[in-house]
Amino acid sequence: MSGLTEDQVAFFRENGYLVLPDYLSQTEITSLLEETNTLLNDFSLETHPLTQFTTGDDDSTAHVGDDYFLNSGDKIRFFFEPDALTTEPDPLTGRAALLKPKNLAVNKIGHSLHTLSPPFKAVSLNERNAAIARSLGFVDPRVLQSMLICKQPSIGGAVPSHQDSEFLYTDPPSAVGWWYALQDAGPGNGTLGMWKGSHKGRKGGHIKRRFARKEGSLGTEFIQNEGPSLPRGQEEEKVSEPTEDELEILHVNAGSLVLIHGNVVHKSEKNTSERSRYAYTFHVIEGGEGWEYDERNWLQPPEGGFSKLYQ
Ligand SMILES: O=C(O)CCC(=O)C(=O)O
Repeated sequence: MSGLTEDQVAFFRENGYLVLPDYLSQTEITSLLEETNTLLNDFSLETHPLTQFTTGDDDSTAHVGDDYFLNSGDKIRFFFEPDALTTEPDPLTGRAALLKPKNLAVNKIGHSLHTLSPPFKAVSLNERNAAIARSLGFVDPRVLQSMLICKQPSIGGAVPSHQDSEFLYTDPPSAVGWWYALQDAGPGNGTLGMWKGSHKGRKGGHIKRRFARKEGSLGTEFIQNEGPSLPRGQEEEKVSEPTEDELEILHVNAGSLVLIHGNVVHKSEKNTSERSRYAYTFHVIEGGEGWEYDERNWLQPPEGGFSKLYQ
């Protein structure tokens, strides 16, 4: 397997992301969409706590820290769009009620599709992705989480600006996201917006805060990062220079792969269109000696550790 070309690696290092059009075959896209529809139609509401999902950092998102979320690292679980649920609990059940059919109400499915769903496992843990990881210099890449982000028509929520290493912190930072468009994604249906080059220290790309488990209690919080803030090899960029912000709104077709540097600032808007924007993403961290996985990260390794990309 050939991995990335030198030009592609150079683009990723300069900009903090890289788009690989037509990475998935039509057969793979079809199989992933069929699996997505099966998952969305078949899950049971009876035992579901009706957990919403947002990635905002205000107090109203405290529900994200509940047990259903914190223990989803080795499971396939379903998180609802806030706009798909009533704000007041139903007087009979004491729970929020769905305002949409369940398959149109899910914001995301996570966080272990890469181990538990055969079609998603096949496009995640394979030699082709291992070759990309080799091109990016990984020593022992580990896939630690995966998500299907649904961006439902007209209610699919915005994902605020963030850096993936805030959520998946290693010392030093090493996360890279693999993000696949399963449907066309462009302006108007909540595509990705990338701040070009914002992963660089001189453009403010340091990891300044981290999403962590609360000490001594259930739940999560953002804490100040006191560890290294840039990946190994990027530390020399710590000088501060005035820079211009360059937001690139990606327009990608179904089947494209977008590689996302763990320090690059990115976001996505609300999907205000009439069509869904399904995307599948998994994240890779360095599991090699000299990189420590942080014990306060919301996601903790399952027994046996995170999935190896190099076999
Ligand atoms: O798919 C999206 O809308 C956002 C994805 C994202 O920001 C991420 O995977 O880090």
